Amino acid sequence: MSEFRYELIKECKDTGARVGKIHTPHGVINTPIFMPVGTQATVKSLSSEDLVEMDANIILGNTYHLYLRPGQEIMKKAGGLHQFMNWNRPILTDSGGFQVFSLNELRKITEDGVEFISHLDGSKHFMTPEKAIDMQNTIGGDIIMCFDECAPAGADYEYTKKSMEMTSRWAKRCSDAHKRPEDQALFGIVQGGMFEDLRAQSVKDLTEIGFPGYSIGGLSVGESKAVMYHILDVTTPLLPKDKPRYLMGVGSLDALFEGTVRGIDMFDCVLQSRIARNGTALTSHGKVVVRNATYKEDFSPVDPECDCFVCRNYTRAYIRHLIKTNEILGARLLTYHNLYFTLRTMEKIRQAIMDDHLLAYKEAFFEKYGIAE
Ligand code: PRF
Ligand code: ZN
Repeated sequence: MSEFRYELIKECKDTGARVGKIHTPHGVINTPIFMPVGTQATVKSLSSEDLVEMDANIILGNTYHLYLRPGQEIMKKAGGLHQFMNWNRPILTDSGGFQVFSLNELRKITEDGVEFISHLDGSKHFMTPEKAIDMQNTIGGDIIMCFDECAPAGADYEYTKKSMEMTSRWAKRCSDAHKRPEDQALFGIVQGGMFEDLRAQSVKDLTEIGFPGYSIGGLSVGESKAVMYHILDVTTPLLPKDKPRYLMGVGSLDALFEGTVRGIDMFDCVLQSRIARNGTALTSHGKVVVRNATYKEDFSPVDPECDCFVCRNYTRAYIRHLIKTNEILGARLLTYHNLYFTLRTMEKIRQAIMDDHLLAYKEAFFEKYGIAE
C-alpha cells in the first residue's frame, strides 16, 4: 500500500487555486508549497536544523549532482539522503534531466539516453531513464521525477514534438524501472514547449501511463512571463484534479501567485538563495539590495514586517558589511530571511484560499511589493 496521497482540501471560488495536503512517508506537505532547493544535499549555507526552525515542509535534491558527488555508493552506505543530511521531512529529487541539459554543452541525446561530460572533472557518463530512477531509488526521496528532456528555449515545433514524444517514451521506461512505488511517488513531467497541442499530447501520454503526480517542465527557459502563464492556462486544466501539480524551477514571488491561481500546488526556485548570496533581500516592500551604499548606516531590520531571527536581531547595515567583506554569515542570514519570507507568503496564500479572499490578498501583496520582480 502506497503511503502517498493527495488530499484536496479546498478549491478557490474565483480562480483555479486549491489547498491540499500531500501525505508522504516523511509527513504531510501543505500545498500550495514552496520547496527550498538543496542541490548538493544542503540548502546552501543552512543546516537541516535551520530549515526545521523556519518550518520548511519539503526540500529538493538533485540526482545529477548527487550522482557525480558523493556518488551512488556513498548514498547507499549513508542509507539515503534523509539520513545523510539529517532531514526527516519530505524530500523531492529532480531526475537530472534538466541539469544535464542546462549544465552541459558537451552532451549527446539518443533514444537510449544522454551522454554527457561531467562539469567537475571532464569524465564521460551515460544517463538513461533507468539509471536516473535507480539513483533516485537509492537517494530515497519521497517524491521522484521521470527523466525528461527539457527542450531548449526557442526550440521549433518539429524539435519540440520529437523531444516531447521521446520524453513520453522515457516516462514509460521510468515507470517500469521504478523499484519503490510503495514509498516513493514518481511524477511524470509534462513537456511540449510553448505549443498548446504538444502540451495536450504530453498530458494525454503521461496520464495514460498514470502517475501519482504531474510536473510541468520546460517553462521559465527564456520565454516571457505572459507566454509561461498562457501555457499554464491551457495545461493545468487538462491535469487530473486529484493529483498534485508541480511547476518545476519556478518560484519568483509573482510566479508563486500566478501559478497558484492557475492550479499549481508545488514550486521550487534557486532565486531566493541565489540573490541572497549577492546581497539582495526579498521583503514585503519588494527587493532590497542590502549590498547598496544606501544601507551603509541603515540600522533597521532587513524587513521590519518580518519576524524571522535575522530581522529580529540584525540590521541592514551589519548585513551589508558582511556581504561587502565576503563574510559567509552575510549569505547565510539573507538566505534564511529570503526563504522564511517566501514560506510565510505561501502560508498566507493557503490561508487566503481557505478564507475565500485569494484575489484580494494577491492585490494587497503586490500593492506593497511592487509588480516588477
Ligand atoms: N525538467 C526537469 N527539471 C526541471 C525542469 C524541466 O523541464 C525545469 C524547467 N523550468 C526546471 N527543473 N527534470
Ligand atoms: Zn526576516
